[in-house]
Amino acid sequence: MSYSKKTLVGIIMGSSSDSKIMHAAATILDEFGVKHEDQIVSAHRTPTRLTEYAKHAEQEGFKIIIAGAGGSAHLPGMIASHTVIPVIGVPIMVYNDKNKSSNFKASAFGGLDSLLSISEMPTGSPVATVGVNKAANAGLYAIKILANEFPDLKVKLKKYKSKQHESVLRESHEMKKMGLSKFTSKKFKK
Ligand code: RP5
Repeated sequence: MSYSKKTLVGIIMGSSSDSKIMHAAATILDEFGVKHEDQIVSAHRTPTRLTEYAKHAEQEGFKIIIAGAGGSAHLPGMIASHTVIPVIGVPIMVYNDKNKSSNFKASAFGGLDSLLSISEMPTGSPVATVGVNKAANAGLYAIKILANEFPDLKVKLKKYKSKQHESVLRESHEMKKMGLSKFTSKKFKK
């Protein structure tokens, strides 16, 4: 079966405010042509829906769930406790920021609260955790797991890696040619 035929990844988040960060996971999956279903499921505002979502994910045959949450961030751990599907948690720094402002409000502990809540799952119910706000890495990690099953994805991942390599070489060449001061002011000038 081709990996692009079926929805393989479920993306969930605790609040619409998390979408400002979580869209990066979707963007990576889209880039690789991996289908995903995106929903809002709150562990503390919709606890029964959380149970239903776990059943839904198993019925749909999702192979990975990417779950983002901020604050005390129960969602990834609670979903993991309801299903055998591997969960990748994204700790989110945003808090109570549903308005349209582009400035993110930080949680009281700047995302460390969510990071620890997700990564410190007790033995027996693991959740893989990426860095604070690193939703793109969750997307990439999901693709790495799927690549074990789908050889085409492995080929795409290798291409992605060599593109990264080339881009560093290109920048380094530019830096060497221009000198550090000129390079920095060109690249980061306001
Ligand atoms: C968590 O509370 C959500 O994951 C979100 O990061 C945080 C704040 O939610 P809102 O108040 O912005 O809805 O459940």
